[in-house]
Amino acid sequence: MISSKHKPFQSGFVAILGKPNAGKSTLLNSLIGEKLAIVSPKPQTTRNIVLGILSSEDFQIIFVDTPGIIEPKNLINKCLIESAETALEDVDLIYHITDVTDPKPVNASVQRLLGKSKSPRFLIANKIDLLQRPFNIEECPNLPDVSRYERIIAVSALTGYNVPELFNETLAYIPEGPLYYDPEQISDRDLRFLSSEIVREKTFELLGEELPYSVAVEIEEFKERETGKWFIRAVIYVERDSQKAIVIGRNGAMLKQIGSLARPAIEQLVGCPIYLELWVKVRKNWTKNEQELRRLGYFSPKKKKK
Ligand SMILES: Nc1nc2c(ncn2[C@@H]2O[C@H](COP(=O)(O)OP(=O)(O)OP(=O)(O)O)[C@@H](O)[C@H]2O)c(=O)[nH]1
Ligand SMILES: [Mg+2]
Repeated sequence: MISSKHKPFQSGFVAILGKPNAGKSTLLNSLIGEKLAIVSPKPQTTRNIVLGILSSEDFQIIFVDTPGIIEPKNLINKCLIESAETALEDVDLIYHITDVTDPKPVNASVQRLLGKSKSPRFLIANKIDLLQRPFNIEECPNLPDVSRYERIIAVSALTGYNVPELFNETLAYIPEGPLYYDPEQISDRDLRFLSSEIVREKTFELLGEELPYSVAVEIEEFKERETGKWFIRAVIYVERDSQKAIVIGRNGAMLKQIGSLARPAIEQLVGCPIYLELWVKVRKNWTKNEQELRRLGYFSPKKKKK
């Protein structure tokens, strides 16, 4: 495709990979300029591949956010690794994100995945806003062999520091190619999925350490009512009755609080008022059951092939 300036149109995929909590989803949101992926201080927040699509007259870059990778000790981790492997297939560039404040910024699973891929890669030293001194790669312990990377770029995904520079460097690795997605589209995920993720994020936010990874959210109904308001019914799944009691809280107080944080965030996303109904249900051991994981969408669909 030829753009208006008669330059060849560039398009391609950039996978964002790294340990849990390195700031992958924050970087995706910063690159796209919209909150597409949920973010939390807890490791392993992201459970699905989320594409962020950035289009202009001259290019379309598809950023692929992946779940943070650790050793696959249980089924949900196996499923996260499978998603990340899928995301790395055929990408034009990999951003390997590391947290500069992490004394062990790389783990074996991430190394293994990187070892399998032949795509060019950037090492991205994230969270440099937290450093007291200017960034110096020599002072960062336990980084991987830096000679394997095309570029080393220090950024703050949170403040946006150096993100435009990262983007400019990225363009040089994006080949000539077609439009893969409608240029108006900023994610492959629909509002229904993004809304369920907001409810999950707020549940994480409010429940602190009490309920780490046993929560999944499913939207059962998502429809416009005659009044112009959208009606959304979301179910928060937990694994045990005791967890259900925690999510509901005394006299329903916790659930109410989750709703009051999630509602305005979803309204901003869908661009109109919503009525949000929240339910909590127990699905015994859903994190250990492959069928349940599939039903809840945790085995990600393959991304569009080139
Ligand atoms: N100070 C600072 N905090 C950051 C930066 N980037 C991310 N964070 C914080 O780090 C935490 C993890 O960020 P996420 O974007 O959820 O990390 P992730 O790599 O997607 O994590 P998983 O999805 O769990 O693998 C959040 O509390 C973010 O606000 C940064 O540049 N500076
Ligand atoms: Mg994430």
